[in-house]
Amino acid sequence: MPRRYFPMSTDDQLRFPDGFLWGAATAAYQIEGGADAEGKGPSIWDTFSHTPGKVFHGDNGDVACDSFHRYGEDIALLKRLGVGSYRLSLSWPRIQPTGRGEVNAKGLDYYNRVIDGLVEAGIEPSVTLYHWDLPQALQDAGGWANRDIADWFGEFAAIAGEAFGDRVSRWITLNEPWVVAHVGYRDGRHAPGIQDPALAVAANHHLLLAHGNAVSALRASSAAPVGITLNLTVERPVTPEAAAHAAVLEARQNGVYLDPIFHGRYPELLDGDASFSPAAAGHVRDGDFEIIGAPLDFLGVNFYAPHYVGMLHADGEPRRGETVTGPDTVSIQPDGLPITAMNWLVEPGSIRELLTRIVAPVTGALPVYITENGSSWHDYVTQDGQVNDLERIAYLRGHLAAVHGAIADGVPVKGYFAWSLLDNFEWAEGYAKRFGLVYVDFATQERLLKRSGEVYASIVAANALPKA
Ligand code: GBH
Repeated sequence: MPRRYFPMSTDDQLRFPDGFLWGAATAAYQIEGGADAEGKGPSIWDTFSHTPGKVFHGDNGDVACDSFHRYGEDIALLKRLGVGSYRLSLSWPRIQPTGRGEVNAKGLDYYNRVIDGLVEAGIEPSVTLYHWDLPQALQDAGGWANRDIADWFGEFAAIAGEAFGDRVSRWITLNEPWVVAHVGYRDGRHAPGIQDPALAVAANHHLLLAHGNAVSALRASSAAPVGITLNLTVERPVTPEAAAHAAVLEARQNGVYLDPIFHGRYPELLDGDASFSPAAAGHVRDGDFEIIGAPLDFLGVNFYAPHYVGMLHADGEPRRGETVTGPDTVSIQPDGLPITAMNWLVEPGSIRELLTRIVAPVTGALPVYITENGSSWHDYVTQDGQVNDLERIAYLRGHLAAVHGAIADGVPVKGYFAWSLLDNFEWAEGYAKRFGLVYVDFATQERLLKRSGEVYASIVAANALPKA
């Protein structure tokens, strides 16, 4: 018997259920480039990133990871990771340059090449219809604040379903509608850069209607499972007085999507709050909740970090690590928890809390996929040509152990997609923030598997997380 220095019996690893789906995720504007290639129309992110002062360092997605040309390299990297699925998104203006009517055949061709390449490699395409790159022409008509977008999006979903529905393994209608409404229309840090609570609350409702229409359109043309991806928040009050506020914050981010989709109403906790409840703002018409509540096959959950909430001190002055979030409330970064390059807390147990306390009570037996989870660190290439991203490995391991814990608690988590396959255009942060399992040298477009990518590949191959 050879001596085994690192015994790997099942006692030493957390095994995931048979058939657990491992994946990696990206989004069109963040990786494709080809901003005006082959008939693509402009999106709100083209406009926004070319507006001075909007994106760190003046970066834009004109080239990004050049996946419009290098998708073959991306697929080879996915094969190296050994993942069963790739989550990608479609650029709406690549397919419909003005968002309505006319279809750009060359845009369809691009996604046919990618999807066929994935299928050939034995990797299931998990396709998001909308990951934030709205056709500019639709923004010019009001964007998500215009109720007509529910029909425009339904038309786009039908086109995508017809074109790719025979090869796509699962559909995600929207990525993080809360970010679209809140960050795009309320605080303006994302495209279209609007700061108007009335438009944000309208967008919230129209995103849900659009989602419902897309579900119906996809059902008509594709047999693949359909879901939506939400970024749900875990708010942890640090004092008893902060608990009520934490509940309101969760209703504003989680309830306004979970309740209409799964319970046919907006959260009671927000009744009367016209700047956060679409019902209070008068946007709900007869029949809307039937559209919004179209039955789903799974829920996608993106999770990065929890929030700790406390009350502002009587002197009104935030202490170190506190940020004022309301007239009398603060968000807190507790001493002792690591923070990523994005300034987000690292607290793995919070993804288990999210799944058990917030998700499962609403979704019950419905399959859940973690459609994004990952972290940004100040990666660098060493002299011998490696990226030893030990913090990302620790984050990954911690969160996978916590997801495993949620499965042990009985939550039907069926898969996990790492964010992200590649370092890419991190929205308002440009290229300064890296989330990839693969390092990208943006000057040469060279791709280099990070140490975290190697670790992820071994976890995927074993369908298990070694305990040490
Ligand atoms: C996702 O959004 C996106 O889907 C993806 O495109 C993006 O690249 C990725 O995450 C990384 O950013 O400052 O502690 O309050 C994530 C959206 C919204 C993540 C709010 C964390 C608050 C963190 N997020 N958020 S905190």
